[in-house]
Amino acid sequence: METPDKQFKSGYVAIVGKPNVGKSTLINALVGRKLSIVTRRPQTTRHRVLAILTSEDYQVILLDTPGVIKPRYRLHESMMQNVDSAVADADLVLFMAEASSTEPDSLSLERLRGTRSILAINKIDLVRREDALPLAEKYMGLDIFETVVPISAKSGYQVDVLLEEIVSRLAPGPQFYPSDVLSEHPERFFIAELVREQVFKQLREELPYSTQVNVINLEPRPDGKDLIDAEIVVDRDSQKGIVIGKGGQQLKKIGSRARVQIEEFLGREVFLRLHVKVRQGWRDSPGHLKSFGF
Ligand SMILES: Nc1nc2c(ncn2[C@@H]2O[C@H](COP(=O)(O)OP(=O)(O)OP(=O)(O)O)[C@@H](O)[C@H]2O)c(=O)[nH]1
Ligand SMILES: [Mg+2]
Repeated sequence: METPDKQFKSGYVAIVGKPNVGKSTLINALVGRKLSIVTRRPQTTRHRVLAILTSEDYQVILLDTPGVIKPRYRLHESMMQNVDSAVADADLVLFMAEASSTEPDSLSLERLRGTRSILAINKIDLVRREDALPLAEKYMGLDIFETVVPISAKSGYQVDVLLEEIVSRLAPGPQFYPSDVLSEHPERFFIAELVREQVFKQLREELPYSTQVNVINLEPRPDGKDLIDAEIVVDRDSQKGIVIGKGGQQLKKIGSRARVQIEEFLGREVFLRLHVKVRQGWRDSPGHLKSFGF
């Protein structure tokens, strides 16, 4: 006798937590591909980034979100709206904390709003496992989380266990996306993000937070490499020179490193041109934010 097919399961899972806890790293580890940019700096992710994980038995639609902060600019308000919309759409919230922290992250907890939630304690590679126990106990004492899994998103430790915990909580449901679709964002979103990642990696202090990257032209050329024009928008005149650098060296470095990442992502060679533009006060300008997709 044939055994009946196991029912296919699907659902939306929002990953929420403080800046820099490793949300984007985990997304990439789960889908096995770099879909969300990762840097050492907090507040890297600005949009909700969707990543789709499909197997024969399930489809998990993961929503990476910006780290929860107190907004200082309209940009931040939009980022926090991206967190809230991800939580509102989610069937399950995966809340992330850092193993080295000592107290629950109340600012991020405020954003949960009664959605079913599980807890991942990340960067367990940086502490002794028993040292993370008091934190786990404090979180579980809040009666918010159904379970807790210590993980290392970076090394992959227990990421499979976490995935099992996620899948076991999904309801039977349809496959929303074809198996080969990994995200919902268009190519130009990822291209802009990969440039922004280099801006975060190459520029110091506050400057990355004053920048935005937009792809303004993406032109396939049948007899050559794709042509990509991207603008790096800065907040003030004085920042333009810093981004360009002496003799254009800084911009060249950002461009050549981003190009390597973009080519890896697209699987083809590209010709990347970067332009620096000043849009004074863009982080607080509703018009600019709207045109930049916030
Ligand atoms: N040691 C260690 N480092 C990690 C781990 N996971 C992430 N990181 C590092 O933590 C830093 C932040 O990681 P991200 O994935 O960008 O963090 P995020 O939560 O997405 O941050 P925002 O987008 O700013 O909210 C990067 O330098 C990662 O390499 C981990 O398990 N162990
Ligand atoms: Mg991130």
